[in-house]
Amino acid sequence: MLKVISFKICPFVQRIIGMLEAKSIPYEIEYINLSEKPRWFLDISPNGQVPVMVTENGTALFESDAIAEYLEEAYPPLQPGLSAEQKALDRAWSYLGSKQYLVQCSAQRSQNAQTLIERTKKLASAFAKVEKVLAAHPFFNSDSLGMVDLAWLPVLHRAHIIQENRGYDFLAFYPKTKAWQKSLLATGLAEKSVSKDFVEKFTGFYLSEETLLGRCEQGGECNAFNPEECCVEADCCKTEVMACKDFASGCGC
Ligand SMILES: N[C@@H](CCC(=O)N[C@@H](CS)C(=O)NCC(=O)O)C(=O)O
Repeated sequence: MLKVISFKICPFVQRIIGMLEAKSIPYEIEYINLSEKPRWFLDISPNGQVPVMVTENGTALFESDAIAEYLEEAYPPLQPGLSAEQKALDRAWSYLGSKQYLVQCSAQRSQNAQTLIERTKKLASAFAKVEKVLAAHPFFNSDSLGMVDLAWLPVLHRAHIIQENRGYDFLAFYPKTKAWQKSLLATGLAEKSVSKDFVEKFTGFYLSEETLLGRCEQGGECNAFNPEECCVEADCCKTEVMACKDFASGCGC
C-alpha cells in the first residue's frame, strides 16, 4: 500500500491526500514531528520535507508537485483524454496554487495589520488571476474535479476555516473564486484530506493569541479589505501599523 509521511497541518500533504481520496487509492499515513525528524525519514527524504510518498515498489517520492503528477499518471486519471496542451495548462494553474501555500501560511501568522495587508495582497494577486479565468463550471475548468482543483484545495479550505472562525475572508472580493470554493467544499474532500483534529490543530496554530487573526473576534472588527480598490487606488497600505479595528473600513483609509 502507498504510504504518505505527513505533518498534520501541512498544505502540501493535504493536496496529496486529497488526490488519493479523490481517486479512491488506498494509502496509509505516518505522522512525524518536523522539529525532531526521525533518522529513517531523513534517510529517505532528500529535502527533509513532507510529503514523502513511498510507492508500492518502495520508492520514496518527494516534492508534492512531482507526487501529484505521479498519482495522475500511475493511476486512472481524474479527467481522462486531456490533450498535452491542456495538461500543461493544468500544471501551470496547479503550480500557481501550490505556490500560494506558504504565502497563505505567512498571511495567517501575521502579527499586525500591516503585515496581514501586505501578505493578503500577495495572495489576492493569485486569486485575481484565477478569478479572470473561472467560467461557468463548478470546478476549475470543468464539470468534474481535476488536478487544478486539488492543487487549490488546501488554500480554499483554509480560507474557509479562517472565515468561519474569524469572519476574515481572503476571498471576499473574488465571487467566482468563492463559488469555486463552495463547489470544492461540497465534495467533502476538504475533510477527507486532513486528520480528524485538523481544525483544532490549525486554529490552535494560526488563530492563537500570537496572531492578528487570532486576536480578532468572530463577528467583530476584523473584516477583509479589498486590496484592489483600497490599496491600489488609494495607496493607503503604505501607512504604518494599523489596529484590528481599522479593517472595519476596508484598509483604514
Ligand atoms: N516544495 C515542497 C515543500 C514541502 C514543505 O515545505 N513541507 C514542510 C511542511 S508544510 C516541511 O516539511 N517543512 C520542514 C522543513 O522544511 O524542514 C513540496 O512541494 O513538497
